[in-house]
Amino acid sequence: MSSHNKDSSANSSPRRIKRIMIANRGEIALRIIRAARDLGIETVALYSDADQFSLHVKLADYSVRLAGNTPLETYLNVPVLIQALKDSKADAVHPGYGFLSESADFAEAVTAAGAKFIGPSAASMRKMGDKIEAKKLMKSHKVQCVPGSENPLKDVEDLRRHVKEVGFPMILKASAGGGGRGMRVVRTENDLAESFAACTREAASYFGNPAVFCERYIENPRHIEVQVLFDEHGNGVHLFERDCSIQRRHQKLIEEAPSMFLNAEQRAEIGRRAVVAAKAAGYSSAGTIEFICESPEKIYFMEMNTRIQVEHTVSEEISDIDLVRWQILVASGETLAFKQEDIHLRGWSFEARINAEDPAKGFLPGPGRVNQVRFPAGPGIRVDSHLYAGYEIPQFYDSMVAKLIVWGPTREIAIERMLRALSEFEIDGVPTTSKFHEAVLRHPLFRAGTFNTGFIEQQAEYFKGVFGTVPEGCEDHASLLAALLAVEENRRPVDSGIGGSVAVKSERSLWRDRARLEATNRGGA
Ligand code: MV4
Repeated sequence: MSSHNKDSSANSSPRRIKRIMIANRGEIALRIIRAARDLGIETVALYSDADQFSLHVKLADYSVRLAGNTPLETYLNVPVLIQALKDSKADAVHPGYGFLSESADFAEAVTAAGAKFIGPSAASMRKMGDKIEAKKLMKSHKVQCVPGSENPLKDVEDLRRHVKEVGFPMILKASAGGGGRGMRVVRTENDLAESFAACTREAASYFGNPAVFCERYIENPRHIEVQVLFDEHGNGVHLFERDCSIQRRHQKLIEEAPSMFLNAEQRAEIGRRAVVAAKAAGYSSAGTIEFICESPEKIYFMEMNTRIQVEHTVSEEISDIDLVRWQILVASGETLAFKQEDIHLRGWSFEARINAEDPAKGFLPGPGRVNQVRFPAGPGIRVDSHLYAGYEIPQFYDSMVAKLIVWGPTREIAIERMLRALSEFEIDGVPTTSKFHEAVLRHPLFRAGTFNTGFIEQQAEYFKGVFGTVPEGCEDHASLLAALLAVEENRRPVDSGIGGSVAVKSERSLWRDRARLEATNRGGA
């Protein structure tokens, strides 16, 4: 849907990549295959036993089986992956997201095997992977961080010394953690000792590094992250920000770009800071600088994600830059073909992560066979998904089955397009989170853009209402109740255009209709 007119060809690459092995699965494997094919580069798919019939295996030029099903046996198994790399004669590896994408050791193993790791250097990954070191680096480059301890905390006494400047509530974080893992909020003096001991213990057992640090805890911040893209010659740009505040238990549900929270000046400022941060790490490839926002004036560096992210798509939509294509080009040694002033923010984009989970059952994953699938289409719609009719969703991996991405000239138009696309989208055979996304998109506070990372929890009664029981205390919120009822009854208010009255149009499931028809036919046969 975008023209990607800022992209150059790979013909002039100083170090030409001919064959990429993809150390991943699912939709991101497809995304990488498509970017590679656009550049005339061959691909090698890897597949666990459970992924034997996956689309990435069908669409790649070659494939290599990884025996077993669990991630540890397959997509996380470095010796097996390096053997596959040698067997397949690939000259580059794309790690996607998750799995080994942020493993400096894996990047080094790939390099040692004579192939190019499509991502940053192992040194940059290590610098940013250690959160204490990353914070020190940022401070030395005048990138604002949350007030807290500068070094690993030696003991509880050491932690106590920080209480005066940091105050309560405070948060303890594992230096080797990230993405919400290995964190603990401490609200009173009494909890210090126990929280410190528990956090240290978990850090040691989960990450093999007991180092923890403390920070002032910011209640219900906004989560804003900036996409950056750097080549190996020190040139870098940012592709504006994404607002990822709509999340549940650190699982993002809906992302958007740009963020309503920032004006043009603040946007330019957060972008500048992200570029400084990436440059300080000697970064190359696509990366993300995460910030937490207490207010538009109080924005703090959190951490850097040294990989392509799930939600890179919304940045592509608003900037017209193909991030995965450019990851491959810069890994080939190419220079970025554009400067910051060549990149323009255009319109608004949302991504809904459709998971095979049941929101009515506490988001319980529902793996199994997808009988039928109908993807939405039309103006502004993009679906990044590995689903097909007859596909069996394995139980071993992430439950995300599709990313629904929309673009529109304005936020309102993009939201309407997302609702339209969700109404067209059908996945028959497994539960999905699609109705939950619809409920979020109809929420007045979401529409107004006044939300933070606490949104889903704060609106628990609203969501409970949509998925079962009647919510309490919503009676006087007329618009909220109307939105709720519209979702609950699976209908959408449509302006009839007759005397300002509102007609109600019911939505129907074609698959359900067809299933009924087939049942009737069988009954008659
Ligand atoms: C915080 C915070 C409040 N104060 N740090 C969670 C993910 C990790 N990247 C950092 N996280 C947080 N760090 C301080 N000093 C609140 C969170 C946080 C959060 C951040 C982003 C998105 C969702 C979140 C949900 C809960 C907590």
